[in-house]
Amino acid sequence: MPKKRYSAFAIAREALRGHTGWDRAWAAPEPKDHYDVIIIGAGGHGLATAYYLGKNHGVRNVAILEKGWLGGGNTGRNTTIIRSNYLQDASAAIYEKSRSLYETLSQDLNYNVMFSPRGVMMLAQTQHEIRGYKRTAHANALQGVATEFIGPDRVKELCPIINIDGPRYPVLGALWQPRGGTARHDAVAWGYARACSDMGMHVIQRCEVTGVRSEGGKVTGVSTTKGEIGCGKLGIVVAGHSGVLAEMAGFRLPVESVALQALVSEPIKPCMDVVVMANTVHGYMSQSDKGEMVIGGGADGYNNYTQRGSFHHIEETVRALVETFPMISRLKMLRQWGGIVDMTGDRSPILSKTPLEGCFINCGWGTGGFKAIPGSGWGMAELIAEGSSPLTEEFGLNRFREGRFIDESVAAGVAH
Ligand code: FAD
Ligand code: PYC
Repeated sequence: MPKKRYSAFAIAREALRGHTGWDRAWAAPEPKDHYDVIIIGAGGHGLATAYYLGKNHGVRNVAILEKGWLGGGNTGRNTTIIRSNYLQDASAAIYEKSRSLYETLSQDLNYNVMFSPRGVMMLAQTQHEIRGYKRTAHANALQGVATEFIGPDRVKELCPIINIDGPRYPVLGALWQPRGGTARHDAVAWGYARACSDMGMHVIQRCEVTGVRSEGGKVTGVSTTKGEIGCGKLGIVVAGHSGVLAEMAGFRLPVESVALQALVSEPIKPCMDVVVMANTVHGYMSQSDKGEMVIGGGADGYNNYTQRGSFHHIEETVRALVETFPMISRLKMLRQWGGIVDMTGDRSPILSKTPLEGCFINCGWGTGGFKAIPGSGWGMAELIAEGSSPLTEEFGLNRFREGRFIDESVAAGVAH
């Protein structure tokens, strides 16, 4: 008898069934004619928004529409760094809320998201960075965010593989957040999705939104590849595609889309149990549970929608990091990839009502939104359900018109 052949897609589907146990949601619900709330985008932010709508506000007649697969956008492509060492008060509030929700997310979702608060350090390799990070440490002390500026000896103690006396950029200290860390990115999406499904929400994959419908200036529904679906309220949560969706809804956004790339090495024995970001040379590194060194660099210097890696980025990133981590010079790199991130001018997100009544937008997380998933979902759900939220108040679209920027270009960390 000829051997049965499975497509890569079928294998992935079976793997998902086995590992996530969310067959019910996978048994693709048919869209209803109407939902109280539709969320576009089943990345972490869209799913967390839906989850807290149900959990905190009792809004459960909700559909999450995803054009690809669950967590297949930036949520499943990022390097999973979680920290809350931002400068401005509004940022510290939402990022710290998020980090603290990560601490108990596995218990909350009854799903192991593998949160690992192993500590995050941002290296200071210029005098300018020392000043910037000391300022952040002082601001964090006032905000109740536990960070400290540490000297090079402590850096070496925490991460022995670092070359403190690098030829171009010696390590002069670091901004250290001991309760920062990492989590398993897919698990965050899967855990939220399963919890949404358990509350009776519909997570509908391979359902692309192709139009936004409205009447008298108020949203009434969406056109999709699975037909027309009505809704009372709409949340657009599509990261790099935010500009495209906003255009469908009839407004413009101050965001640019660019690819951000990352790569992983072959697995090696445990050699590094903290996360290190080296922002002057544009590189960051951590070690995954499998032993791979997870490495990322800066964003592409031109706007694009390419979810792919490119050779010049590997060279640039590895060349930069090898000065600080000489041991990676002999590592083989296994995979590289890209995700489309949505950048605002002040490097802070947008969580906002829009000119279309009933339509809300959550975007602009740029290179740093994985860490913000629980906090953003919490605030966004409150905004959609109650009309305002203390967590999202400062992040409205109107700040660009009013010149109230929330400048986080230092804290964003990644070069762009
Ligand atoms: P996404 O996960 O991208 O989800 C949006 C979803 O919308 C996608 O699944 C997409 O398919 C869907 N969609 C788009 N258009 C439509 C449509 N028309 N109809 C239906 N669905 C649609 N952040 C950190 O905090 N720490 C990090 O270490 C970090 N590293 C990163 C490294 C890389 C290489 C990249 C690319 C990003 C990194 N980020 C990091 C940023 C982080 O990944 C993002 O900010 C975050 O994942 C955004 O989540 P999201 O849910 O908004 O978007
Ligand atoms: O926001 O911490 C971050 C980050 C690290 C790598 C990409 N983004």
